[in-house]
Amino acid sequence: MTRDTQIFDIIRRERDRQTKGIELIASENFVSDQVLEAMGSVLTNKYAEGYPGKRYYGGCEVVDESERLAIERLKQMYGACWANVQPHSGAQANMAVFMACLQAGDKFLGLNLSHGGHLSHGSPVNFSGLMFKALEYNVKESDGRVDYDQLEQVARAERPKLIIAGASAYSREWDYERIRKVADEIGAIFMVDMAHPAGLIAAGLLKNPVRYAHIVTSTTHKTMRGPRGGVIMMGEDFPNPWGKTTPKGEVKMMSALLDSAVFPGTQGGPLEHVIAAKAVAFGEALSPDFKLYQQQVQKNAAVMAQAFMERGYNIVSGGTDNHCMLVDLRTKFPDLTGKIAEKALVSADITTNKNMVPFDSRSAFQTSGLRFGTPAITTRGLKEDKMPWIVELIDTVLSNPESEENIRSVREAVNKEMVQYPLFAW
Ligand code: DSN
Repeated sequence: MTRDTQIFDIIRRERDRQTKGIELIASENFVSDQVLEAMGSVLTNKYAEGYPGKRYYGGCEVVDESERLAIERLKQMYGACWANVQPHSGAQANMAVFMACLQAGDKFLGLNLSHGGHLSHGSPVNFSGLMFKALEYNVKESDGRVDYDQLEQVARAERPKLIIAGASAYSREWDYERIRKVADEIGAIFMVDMAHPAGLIAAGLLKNPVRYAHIVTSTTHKTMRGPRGGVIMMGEDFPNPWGKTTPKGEVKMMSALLDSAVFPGTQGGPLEHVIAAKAVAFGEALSPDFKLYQQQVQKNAAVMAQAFMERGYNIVSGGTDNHCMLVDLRTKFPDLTGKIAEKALVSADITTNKNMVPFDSRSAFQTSGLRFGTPAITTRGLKEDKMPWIVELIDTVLSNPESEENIRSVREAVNKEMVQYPLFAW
């Protein structure tokens, strides 16, 4: 067969892009060589619809072992009693929870997307907002932190069947106890989507939502540093309270409902090569080195946020407890949009993403904010002493985003420095 030089040239160019730049997208990371190896393995050839020991295809004995290993390692990481490692992504994991817990049209409550929430927590263009009645809570304008009073108020007035905590752009710890209390009061299921801080939680640096929520979902590729994918967990199995009984009148346990909601409810064959790579990443996360890595991620983020504030930038909520931060550009550069800022930084080989800030005066296409995160640069080996330097480079670009000369000199400094942090062994 002729080698597909077109695609492999694209892959080579993407590897070069990742190698020479400073990666600050809060949801990205660099996986280890053994995670990559498992993902690119012969396991991709195997169909395995069903679950270990109960498949719809022959020859699944071997992949049963890696899927069981992934489940056991994940449960160990978070002290969960049950886990499903088949969701292809975080949004798929969330969709399965909706399928298991709600009927079409039911009400649920999640964080407003423009206040840091996620698309699959109720956006009107996503299945969650299209098929179900999405209610929202916000962060407070005064301090950028979740408005728990408002959350409780909406919960009591509207009595949603599901309450979701978790975000895509929120840099603070959550008060899970308080949300669980109001969920119990109104008989709602409490779900936490911990996709962003999952690695910090596994390392014990932030509260573990498995102890407070009925159901926890996550992706595996952000701070957790595994392959792209999703998972679902529970700390305790419980009978489904929404009256979804079998024709024989049996009450189903939530684990059975969730398993059926993943397969056959929303997915077909699981990606066994990705599940094996998840198992590898979970094994890495259980090693002592992983805690040191996560401590560095958190330290780097705190120092970076401080450096931004010292240069006159407004960080939403005034800092960070985790791996990310949201910069509201309006304080320092009232006329600069997130869109223009992102483009200028990318031209200087500093990758970030434009992001709406709470109470934004601009649209999601323009935005007034930028989101930054430290998981990827920390994997790369950068320590806290480099964070003020990165912020200085960003500030140089944003102070004069139209100047090609300015951008070129920053790009040269970035490329020169990053050569010292090798990324790939191949
Ligand atoms: N919205 C993605 C992010 O946080 O970048 C995750 O789906």
